[in-house]
Amino acid sequence: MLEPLNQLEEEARAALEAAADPGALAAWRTTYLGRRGKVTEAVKALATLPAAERPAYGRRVNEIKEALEAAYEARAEALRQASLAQAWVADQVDVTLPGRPIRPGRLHPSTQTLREIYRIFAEMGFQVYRSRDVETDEMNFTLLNMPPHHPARDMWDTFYTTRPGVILRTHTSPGQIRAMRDYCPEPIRVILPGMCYRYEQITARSEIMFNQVEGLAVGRNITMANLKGTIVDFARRMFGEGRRVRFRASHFPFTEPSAEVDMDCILCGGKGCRVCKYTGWLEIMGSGMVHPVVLKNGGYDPDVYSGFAFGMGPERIAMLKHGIEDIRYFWANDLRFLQQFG
Ligand code: FA5
Repeated sequence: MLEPLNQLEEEARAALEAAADPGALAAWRTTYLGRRGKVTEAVKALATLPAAERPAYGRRVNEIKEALEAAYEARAEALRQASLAQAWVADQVDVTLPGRPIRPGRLHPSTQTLREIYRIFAEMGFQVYRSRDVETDEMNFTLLNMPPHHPARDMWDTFYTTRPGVILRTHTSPGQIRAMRDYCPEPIRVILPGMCYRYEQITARSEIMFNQVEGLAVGRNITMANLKGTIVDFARRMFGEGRRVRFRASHFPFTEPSAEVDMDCILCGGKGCRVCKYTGWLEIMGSGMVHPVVLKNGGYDPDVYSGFAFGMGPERIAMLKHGIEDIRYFWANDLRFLQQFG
């Protein structure tokens, strides 16, 4: 009569020993100690036995039930300890390993170029004047001698905001008006760096957003010779002694006379190559004498004051300096490109 109970205990203990993870342990508990488990059923069977057999059976089955419950707890605890011990080993930190070096950040190539430009112009007495990216149509065009419907506006198509007359600046030149209105009637010697935006086809040489650095000098007796001297000096400090610079007649509505500035090609030294399109020259900026209308819009009397201005693209300058063949790398966020500029 008690033999089946002994067998049940033996079987349950063997199965418990074999349960090696929490899932198997839970299944074991259901099989033996659950509401319809084998041990529970054995307890229920007590009621069906003849009265004489009940005391011995009852004692034994209770004994087994309690023993298995205790064994279950012990096994659960042992498994918990084993898994803790395993985690302990797996997560162990080897303090003797060398640390992982923290890689220092570096400046974006545009920032590096901008800083070099600031340094060169600072040595010539130019201050940095910051002007806004979001401009009015009036500042960006009208006050620069480009009234509405002026054909020159077509060269500088931009992004319009939902607020009438508020746009993203297409060049840093509107900063000229802001600087003049700030300084007037004092003399001015500033550079105006910052982002510009244009609604145009993106190509290897043209982006829809790019930096410009504008230069502006206003005072009495400022001449074209001052403009040429400043730009030639800049080109030599930026690209090396002995650089040749030429001024090519051009047109900007806000300067008169106007000139494009070319430098002898730094790759072929002026002999002619693919980069300079076999001309021997590379265009580096636009420039000119500040137009009397612009001086007046800035608050200066053009009969007393004169000034020069120029505007260059630092990305194009960085491209020349480092032999970068595509301007799109600048804002593509590809670390392989950016990490080359230590
Ligand atoms: C201007 O924007 C004039 N405001 C420059 C100026 C200032 C002339 C003061 C006279 C006096 P331009 O559109 O050529 O001119 O642009 C000047 C420079 O900005 C270019 O030489 C080029 O280096 C850079 N640039 C222009 N468009 C782009 C573009 N889409 N992507 C990258 N750089 C550009």
